[in-house]
Amino acid sequence: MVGKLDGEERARALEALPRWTPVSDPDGIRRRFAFADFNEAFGFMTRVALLADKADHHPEWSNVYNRVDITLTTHDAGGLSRRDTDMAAAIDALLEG
Ligand code: H2B
Repeated sequence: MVGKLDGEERARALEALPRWTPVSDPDGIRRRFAFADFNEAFGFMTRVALLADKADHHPEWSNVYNRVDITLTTHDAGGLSRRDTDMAAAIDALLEG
């Protein structure tokens, strides 16, 4: 089973994810996304859902019209793990190009 990132691993992983903010309750990372409208926001959520299903790793998230808030935390590990930072990088990559 995957474990929580330790101090050093955590610092390095967060450096590579400048758009994500560490949060403590739950212990994880959060990013807010804003799109042109609901259609764009929900399209994005659909793509994230497919990633999450494939990785068997699921976001805590909410949506209000054009806004999507995503928190990534690993329930099995009780906090931030490599699975979250990998998912964050994959989500970021959806928005590139
Ligand atoms: N998602 C998240 N965010 N954390 C988990 O620990 C987790 C998950 N565990 N999705 C997975 C599913 C686990 O429950 C299944 C059985 O693999």
